[in-house]
Amino acid sequence: MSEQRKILLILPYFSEKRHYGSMSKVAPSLLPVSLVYLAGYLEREGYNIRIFDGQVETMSASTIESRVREFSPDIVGITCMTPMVTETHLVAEVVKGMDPSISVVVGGIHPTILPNDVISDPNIDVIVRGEGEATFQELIEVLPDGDLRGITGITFMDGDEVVSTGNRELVDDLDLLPMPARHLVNYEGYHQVPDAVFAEPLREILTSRGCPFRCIFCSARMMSGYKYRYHSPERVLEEVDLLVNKYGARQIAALDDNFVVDRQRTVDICEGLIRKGYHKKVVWTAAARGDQVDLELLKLMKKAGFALLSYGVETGVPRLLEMIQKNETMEQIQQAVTWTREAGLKTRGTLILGLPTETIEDSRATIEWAKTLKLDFAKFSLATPYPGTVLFDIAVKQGMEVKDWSHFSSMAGFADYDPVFVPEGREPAELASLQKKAMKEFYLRPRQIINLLKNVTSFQDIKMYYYGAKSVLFKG
Ligand code: B12
Ligand code: SF4
Repeated sequence: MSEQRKILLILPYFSEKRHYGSMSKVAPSLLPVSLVYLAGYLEREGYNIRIFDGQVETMSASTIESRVREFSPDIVGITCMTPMVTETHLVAEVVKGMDPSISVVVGGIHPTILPNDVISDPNIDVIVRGEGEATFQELIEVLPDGDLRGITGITFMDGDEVVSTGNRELVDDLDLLPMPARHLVNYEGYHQVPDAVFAEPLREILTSRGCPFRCIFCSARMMSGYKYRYHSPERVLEEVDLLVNKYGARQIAALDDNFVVDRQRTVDICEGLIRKGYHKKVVWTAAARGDQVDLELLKLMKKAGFALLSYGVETGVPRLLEMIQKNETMEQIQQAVTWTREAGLKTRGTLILGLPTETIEDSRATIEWAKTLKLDFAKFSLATPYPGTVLFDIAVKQGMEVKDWSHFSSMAGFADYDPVFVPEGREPAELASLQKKAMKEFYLRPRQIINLLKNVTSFQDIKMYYYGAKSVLFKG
């Protein structure tokens, strides 16, 4: 029966304008990694898969209807992050409104954390919690009428009762998963933020899942666990072959939470890239932790083609760094940034404003720290307590009310709503305007402007820098 089953996978339309406000034109839209991994797995099992990505395709009730009409899927699978939960319910409503016999399955981080909330929607048949590849495939085999109770990792309604089966084990050996089904997306339209683009075409890769650290604001661990699982260097190199030779990559953006957890693996990947001559063909960007790099490793990464590393700098206040359980010191981060520059790579820092107990002076210290570090690029986000995180529990204790998940944005300083969390004693408007001020102060310095200009690779970059500058300088 499996070869006849048709599955339409959807990443709901997500209003960049709502989420990023005046920064929306500079917001990234990248390969929908969850959907291409699911699709690769399901195609291998013989199903007929299509992907409809609201990041890059016009998504409205009528376009969803026409996609469903032309493909006539048995099952629609929707992926859902917290800020797009409203859109997820809308997609489910449109699909069920057209044909109630189509099974609607929802997965991703938000329904994994709050399955009971999401399954209360009568237009959703089943929630897949956690990693979805194997669970979804088993589910497809029994939908619409088979025994759901025998499948681990799902939540569904049985009459008025919410039924959650046990948690599914994470895939231990990622190499057992097939290559992501990139051929199902149309690469036109995806774009990275310009300060992370060094060559084009840019293609994404995910070489690992999970992170052993426990930063209290990070919800990634809810999904992929504390155990660091990774593709072997051989498999990474095989995927690089594909990205360069089939998809024309000249830049590879590693979307891993933390690329360098296993030093030896990083060394093996770098040596493989050099051995195969890819260091001359393709540049890389990746995220790392400051306490997991050293000068020797960074020099090898540079030689292998790495152009930029992004570090979670988070805050310029030791007390707050400890509070968020970063498990890293400011000195370690500073040392890593210095070494990275010495090795010839660019550095990007991600910073958070508005953490619990953060005073205005603390926020100022964070902005100054970003400048002191001599980062090439910086992103200041507002502390956003996503459900399932320790930060969420702290924020709720301090009076945060959840009125609307769609406002769970770290970019409220650029949008027309208040930050979701404001530390005691601070004002929403003051915090929001500080985010904008931070970006302005960081970027509107001669060194930074020269840096940005040196980094221009296309007309698209110029356009994005223009919009970025406009949004930090003016309102709306
Ligand atoms: C890469 C990435 C991005 C990329 C690409 C996103 C994309 N379009 O796919 C970019 C930079 C564009 C991005 C943007 C955003 N991101 Co993001 N992103 C990530 C990151 C680092 C990796 C996600 C990933 O690919 N994981 C690997 C895949 C294989 O795992 P997965 O996505 O969990 O999918 C598996 C399961 O969830 C399940 N599954 C997922 N969907 C479905 C659907 C069905 C039907 C089924 C059966 C199963 C299933 O099966 C999948 C395979 O096992 C995560 C952190 C993390 N490690 O999760 C944050 C993360 C997912 N992002 C987050 C957020 C909030 C966003 C934004 C909303 C805002 C922002 N921070 O900028 C935007 C949304 C933009 C959009 N329209 O998609 C949050 C989500 C928190 C939450 N509770 O919602 C995370 C967890 C980071 C964090 N803050 O902690 N993101
Ligand atoms: S090190 Fe990065 S990925 Fe790991 S828990 Fe902390 S913020 Fe999340």
